[in-house]
Amino acid sequence: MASFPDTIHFTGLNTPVRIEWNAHDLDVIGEIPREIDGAFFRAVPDPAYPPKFDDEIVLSGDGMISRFGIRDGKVDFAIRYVETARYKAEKAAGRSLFGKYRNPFTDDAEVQGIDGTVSNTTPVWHAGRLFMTKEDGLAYEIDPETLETIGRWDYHGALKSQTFTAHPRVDPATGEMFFFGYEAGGLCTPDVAYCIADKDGNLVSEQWFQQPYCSTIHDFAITGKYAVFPIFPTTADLDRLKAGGAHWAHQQELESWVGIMPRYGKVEEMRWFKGPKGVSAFHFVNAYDDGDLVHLDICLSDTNAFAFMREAGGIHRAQNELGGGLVRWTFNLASDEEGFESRVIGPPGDMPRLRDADQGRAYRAAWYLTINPQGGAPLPGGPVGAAFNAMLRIEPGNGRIDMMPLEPGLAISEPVHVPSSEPDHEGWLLAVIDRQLDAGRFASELWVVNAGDIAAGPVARVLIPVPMRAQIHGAWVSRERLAQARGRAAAA
Ligand code: V55
Ligand code: FE
Repeated sequence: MASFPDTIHFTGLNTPVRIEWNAHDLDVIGEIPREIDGAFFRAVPDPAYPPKFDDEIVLSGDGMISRFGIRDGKVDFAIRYVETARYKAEKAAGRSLFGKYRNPFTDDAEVQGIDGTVSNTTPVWHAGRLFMTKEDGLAYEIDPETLETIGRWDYHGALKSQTFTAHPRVDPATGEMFFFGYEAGGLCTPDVAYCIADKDGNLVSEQWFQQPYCSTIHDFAITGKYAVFPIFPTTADLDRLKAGGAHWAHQQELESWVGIMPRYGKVEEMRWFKGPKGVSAFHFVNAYDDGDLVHLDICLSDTNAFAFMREAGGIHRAQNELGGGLVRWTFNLASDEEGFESRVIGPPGDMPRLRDADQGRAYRAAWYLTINPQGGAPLPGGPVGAAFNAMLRIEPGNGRIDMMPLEPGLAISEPVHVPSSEPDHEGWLLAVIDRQLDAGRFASELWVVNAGDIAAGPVARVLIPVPMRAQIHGAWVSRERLAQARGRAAAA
């Protein structure tokens, strides 16, 4: 009988839970503001079966979609598996059939041709539909009410890309969703599909271009005028995959690139800027344009933040010795220079969160997670194996930085932002907090924090009676938007 490996990918906060459950009226300590009315959806990788290979990583876990439903100060909870083609095939077999992370050459022969994406990265809401995404495949549509999986989402057959990013960007004014897929033409291809879905969810544009090399394009950004594609030197190689190796290897000596094109323009108008060698970023806070300038705020590190991507490239550095910071890159589109300006605007960290209304625009404040050296040893687990223990609020306009530090033994996952109806109120942040009980045991809570006063700590805490595996990303969907859901109608 196979069992889960005793590695950081399957222990600590990454201990498999594999429980589909729901509950009403969880215990609340404090008062949840009544204006918080809607659903906090979360993507949680949680492997249904022990992996075929002992060196399996947390990013391969089967996606679970989880929801905190909040209304009148009360909280309901539900979580269930995304029933991907892969999940269904493995459930039928009663064991893992797919092999190493994004390496189909290591899969069992019987699953050749079955889609291997695990839908575990980001819940996305657009045009009345809820999706679960993973960048190596198409999204799956989810019923926001029952959390049942409706099916693979390809815009009624219109989308040609084989992949869909976990980080689309929705323009708050137009309601359009800008997105892309890399390896759009298949494994290790440099093809990138750049796409726009209109406010009603129709695919209105899909154009393909080639990136400088086949890199992991995890996130991108839009401004009012532009689409921005940063390319970092973590690359895929078909021969390495055929030899049973890793999908990604970080190349410390290779340049990074940033492609900028008019967001409604042609991919032939893409302008490529050359960036520093060896750097890496998975998430961008935001971007905006100002005359001929484009500002891009990124959670940058001096090498890849994932140990397994570093090690495949022969880079051996401890997780707590990576350099980086929140960095603003500024591109001058009026100049012919290949370079651009860079300045640090905040401490190192990741999992940034912006108000939806600020997407693509100059913004006052944003929030992200960091490791506070005074907060004790980071809890083991999460995507990179060491969990964040503090949240920051930054104001790039004036350099102000606030922190919500956690006590030793606590960890925080990416928050979502809930807008307030009061004009001068910055709204609320919701985030799952994990607390270490003893050696291998943890308990989780949902915290509600005033976004404009994070240093004050939570105004309410919701106790969760079942262990929770570390989440990747989340999404807040207001009651008003939930009422516009069209998934059920489409499925019926
Ligand atoms: C990331 C997450 C993924 C993945 C690739 O956060 C990159 C970065 C949860 O899955 O497959
Ligand atoms: Fe991400």
